[in-house]
Amino acid sequence: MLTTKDFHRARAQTNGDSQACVALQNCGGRKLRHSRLNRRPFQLSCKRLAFERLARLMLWMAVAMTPALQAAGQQPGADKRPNVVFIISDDQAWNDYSFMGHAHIETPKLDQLAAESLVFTRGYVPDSLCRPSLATIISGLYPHQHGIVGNDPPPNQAASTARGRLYRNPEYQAVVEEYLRLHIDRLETLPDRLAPLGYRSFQTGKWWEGSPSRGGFDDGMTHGDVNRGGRHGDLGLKIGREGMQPITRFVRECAQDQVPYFLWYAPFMPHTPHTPPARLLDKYRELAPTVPIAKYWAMCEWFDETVGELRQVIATESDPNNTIIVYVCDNGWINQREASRYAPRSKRTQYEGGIRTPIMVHWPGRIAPRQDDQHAVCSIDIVPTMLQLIGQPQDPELPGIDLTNTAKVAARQVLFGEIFEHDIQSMDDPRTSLLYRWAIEGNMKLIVPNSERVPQAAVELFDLQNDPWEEHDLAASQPELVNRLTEAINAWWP
Ligand SMILES: [Ca+2]
Repeated sequence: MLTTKDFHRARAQTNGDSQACVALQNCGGRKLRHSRLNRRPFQLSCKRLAFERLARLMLWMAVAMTPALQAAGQQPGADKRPNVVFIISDDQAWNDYSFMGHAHIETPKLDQLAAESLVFTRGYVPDSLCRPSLATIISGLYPHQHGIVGNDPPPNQAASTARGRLYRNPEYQAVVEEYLRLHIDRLETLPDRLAPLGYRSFQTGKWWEGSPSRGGFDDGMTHGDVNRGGRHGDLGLKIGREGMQPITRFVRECAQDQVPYFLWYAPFMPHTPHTPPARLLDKYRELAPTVPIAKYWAMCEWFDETVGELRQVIATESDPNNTIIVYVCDNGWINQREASRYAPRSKRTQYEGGIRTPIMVHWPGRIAPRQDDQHAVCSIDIVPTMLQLIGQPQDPELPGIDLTNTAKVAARQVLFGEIFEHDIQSMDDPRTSLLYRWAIEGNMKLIVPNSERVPQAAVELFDLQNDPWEEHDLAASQPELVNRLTEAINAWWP
């Protein structure tokens, strides 16, 4: 089976000639990688020898063809490639920004970014849980496609199980490692796609997939070692909360070396622990109904301040006009009144408080600022949008679309999503973890429970324009629409 690591090895074999590697990738590598989706390991191993033979042939062809491609001038100047920065908020509801209409939370830096960006106020993530959502953002695939459908691998743990103790258990550590081997090691991520083009990539903040190198990053703050507390980001979780110094150093080095960069900024913010600076907490205690809510609101502004710091680093250490910034939140959050916990109908649910987020794409001089309040878009669209913006061909195996293409955005009829269990039920079968599937067509949203796992749940239909918090179920009054969207969901997956 040809993997990311094979690409890097091929790159070394071609003396670092990224064009040869791109040709290799385009000729066969990516198709081979995607061909494993939804297949069992034994099927993979059966085909391994044939794949490797094919890969060697493709590599030979790529090297042989390189001079002809160079002569034809088909490779754009690598030194002009834009930097790419992902800003990923953690546990923040779609309306908890001033530019999204919140009455009290102030987010001036994100407001400014929004004013300068292509903004979709009706953005979505397919699953409202951290690990699957992040894996979708970095791969462009639905959770059932990349296979990372929950936060912690099986066996299913009691809710009271201390994750730290669990991750110190050698037997469980072996399961964690096997899960990484079966998924992230085989997944083609955006850093994997950018590396052959000369990009250097750096991870900060949340990261569930072991060492960042397994996701294609050249470097990162996270070590991912379960023996040293690795689970969802470890040392990387300091970013933002304890300053931006690792990012400053990385961006400065890329500028000095004149290489384009990909930066993953996924701080543990406004995520719990809600420990904002006193100056911000004091401000929101005057405004919020309870102290826990004041803490959450203050965390939103603290996160916003770090966005300002990040943009300052980009402006002073590199070329902000040749830098694409993407903004998205991994999942929503509605704070309980009396505790720093999430309320029903937010994180981990199929409701708007869990899956909706603003999505922004920012590139000064290249993407005209505009706010789209009409069309629903999804985090699966981010990788295809990046491929378009950096001049790469679209990958037909990715389900998303280029968000800068207004015709494609308008033409998409239905958006789909899927909600899975927090604890992964099976090493390689996403269906065993499935709770709900959902579809949005225009302003109408249908939720279909998986009767095998949530037999008591009902099909629900909501009019998001007139009922944005989904308080009035219309399923009984519109059976034809329910049937039609249910058929669309069943035709989508599985
Ligand atoms: Ca999250």
